[in-house]
Amino acid sequence: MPIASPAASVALEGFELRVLNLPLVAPFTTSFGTETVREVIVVRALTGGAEGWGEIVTGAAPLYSSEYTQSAWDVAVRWLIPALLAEPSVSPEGVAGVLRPFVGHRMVKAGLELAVLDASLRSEGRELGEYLGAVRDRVPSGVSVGIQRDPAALVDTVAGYLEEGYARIKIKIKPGRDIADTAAVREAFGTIALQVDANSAYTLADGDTLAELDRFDLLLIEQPLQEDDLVDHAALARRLSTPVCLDESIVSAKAAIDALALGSASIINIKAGRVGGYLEALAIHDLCRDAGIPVWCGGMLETGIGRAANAALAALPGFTLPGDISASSRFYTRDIVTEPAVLDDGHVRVPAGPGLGVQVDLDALDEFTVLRETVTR
Ligand code: SMG
Ligand code: MG
Repeated sequence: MPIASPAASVALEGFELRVLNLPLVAPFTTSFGTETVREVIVVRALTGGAEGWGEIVTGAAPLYSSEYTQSAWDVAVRWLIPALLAEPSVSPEGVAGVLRPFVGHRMVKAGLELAVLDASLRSEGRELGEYLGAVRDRVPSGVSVGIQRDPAALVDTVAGYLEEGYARIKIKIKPGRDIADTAAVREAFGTIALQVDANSAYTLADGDTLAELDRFDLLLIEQPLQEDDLVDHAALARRLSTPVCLDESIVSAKAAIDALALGSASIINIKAGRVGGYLEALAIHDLCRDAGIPVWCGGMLETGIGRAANAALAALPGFTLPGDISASSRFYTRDIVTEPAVLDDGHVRVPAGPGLGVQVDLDALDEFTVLRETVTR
């Protein structure tokens, strides 16, 4: 369903941007590299009334996608923020239209839109979950587990998360660290809900290896091939019994429509940052629901700001698989909100209260800020 009722316009006075460096509790290794610090951009929309918060989920380097901290900062300051500030007032639903002339940079657009949306909803005393059409007040929590030293270490790490109560395990794979790792987890823990994520590390020539994963009864394999490999993903999907889920490839509702038409995926990972905002994410949810395609909410190691928004999104009816919405403590010892997400019976609560429903901890924010700039009209 589209949003029940539009949110109020806000008179934007400016945006504060900050680059944060948040230390991770443990290194996080994917097929494209290892991170020990989460570098992320936090946005604060300054309006005539309430302020609003957003998060630009770019990383330090263009490895997950083409966007990264400096590209995000530059396009925000030079182009996107001036375009928004040129408007006398902007509604959350109007942000994407104002930014549409600028090609790409979807994570930046998403972060700016979220800040405007939060400011608008706070000014009206409305909750983000209600605005988006949430039907639950808590969501099942899955955890994404990085590549470990060896399969035995992976089993130890997964055991810890299962003890904490996570509802679903996702393990990262790459060539040479796929079959034995998956086998070890499946053998150690029996029928747990298990899926794998390759972050584009394979080509169609690896079909034989990927077909070996079929014997592990996985929920899905996420993004085995490159972002623009829709046709190859369709060929692979025909070969595998494991459902193919797309992450990186789904950069918009149009990309989702194309992927489904081609048979490139039978499940879709929705990330607001990757698709340019929570409203585009909602559109993808709606079209997948109409098509009978299950969706789940992906994660980008969000701070408490993006994590709150993701929980609200994942509470929509079409999100039928657990998302990568773990407790804050999965990644961070200190978060930048006063009440970080916690795991309760395998679930994370959708924060209640106006806008995102979380309060930013300004002392924590200052502690992690490495760069700060305010752009005003
Ligand atoms: O936020 O729990 C999280 C991370 C989930 O694995 C995760 N994200 O491809 O799905 C993905 C990755 C993208 C980030 S890798 C640095
Ligand atoms: Mg992924």
